[in-house]
Amino acid sequence: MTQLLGRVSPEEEEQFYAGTEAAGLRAAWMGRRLERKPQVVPFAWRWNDAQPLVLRSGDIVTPDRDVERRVLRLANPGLDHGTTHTISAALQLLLPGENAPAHRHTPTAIRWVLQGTGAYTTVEGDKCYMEPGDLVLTPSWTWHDHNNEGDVPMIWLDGLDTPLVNNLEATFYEQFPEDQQPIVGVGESERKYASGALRPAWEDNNTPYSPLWHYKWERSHAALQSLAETDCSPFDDVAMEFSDPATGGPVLRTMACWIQMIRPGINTKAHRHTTSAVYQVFRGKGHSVINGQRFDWGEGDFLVVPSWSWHEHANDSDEEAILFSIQDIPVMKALSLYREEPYAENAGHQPITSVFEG
Ligand code: GTQ
Ligand code: FE2
Repeated sequence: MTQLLGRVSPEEEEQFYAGTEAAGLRAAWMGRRLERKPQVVPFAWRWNDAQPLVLRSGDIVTPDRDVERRVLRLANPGLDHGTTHTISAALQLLLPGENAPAHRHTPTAIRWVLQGTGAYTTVEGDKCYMEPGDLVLTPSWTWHDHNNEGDVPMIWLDGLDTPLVNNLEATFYEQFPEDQQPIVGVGESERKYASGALRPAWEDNNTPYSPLWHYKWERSHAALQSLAETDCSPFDDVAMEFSDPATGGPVLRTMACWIQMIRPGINTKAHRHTTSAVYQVFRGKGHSVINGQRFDWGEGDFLVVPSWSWHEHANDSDEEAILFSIQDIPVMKALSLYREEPYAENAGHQPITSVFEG
């Protein structure tokens, strides 16, 4: 039976809604629209605040089978979990002699090394010694364990796609039977694949991830220096994406990693895009403006740029500023959801309406 619009009484209408609730149905015309408000907020964490707490965490817990990893997460105040809605970044401490036991999981991880020397991550049997400025990948479902053979504390930034993979309900995890996986080689991935343009001729890459998983700081820095002499982006200055030498594409399916130099005196133009990012200030100082809010940053600090937020970076000092970042670009591009827009007014610069106070 059809009824003409407006022929129901207010009581009948109320009954209708109560009926839908009881049947587990929700009238789509009620409540929120298709467009959702973002929850991720622009935010910064100070190295000077975080580092003492990371070191202190060494007195609180020890990595073993009970506490898998000793990590302090960069918690976005707008979220229950995660640094952005797709990326979880955390600071991990590994003290001399310690082992973080071998395991694997479907969320993908990266390590960006901040402090110390003498520790290594083993990825699929390859022992990768970590030094500041190194990027080490542990793609989805690859075995990894961390060990500190040296005599100083090691601190690195972990970047994982756990918020995304959890939401996709595809999180799986497995422990390796021993604390350490067997060593097959030392720095093999680096030696075989880091030349980029030249690769072993007899091999086809048959892994679903980059055969290179250790990007050494010296190579990254040299690449930045030579690009700086040649070209730059108006929005990101001298920005480089770490690439998979087998495809030329992003290093991971879900996360892109960037290393970029904001040269002295540069004030980039603002733009926005549908991707979010977590930045670490590896060297130097400067500031960013995100949705009109000014974030001053110095060496070691961390910064979140949410999706679709206007942002620009500036280096007002007379030394190079070097930023590392993790970005969810590959996800958005794979799903054809990538959008980008330049800030048209005011020669590309946002008016500053507030200043972030950590
Ligand atoms: O080092 O393997 O921050 O499995 C979170 C989960 C680090 C790791 C994290 C992990 C790891
Ligand atoms: Fe892990």
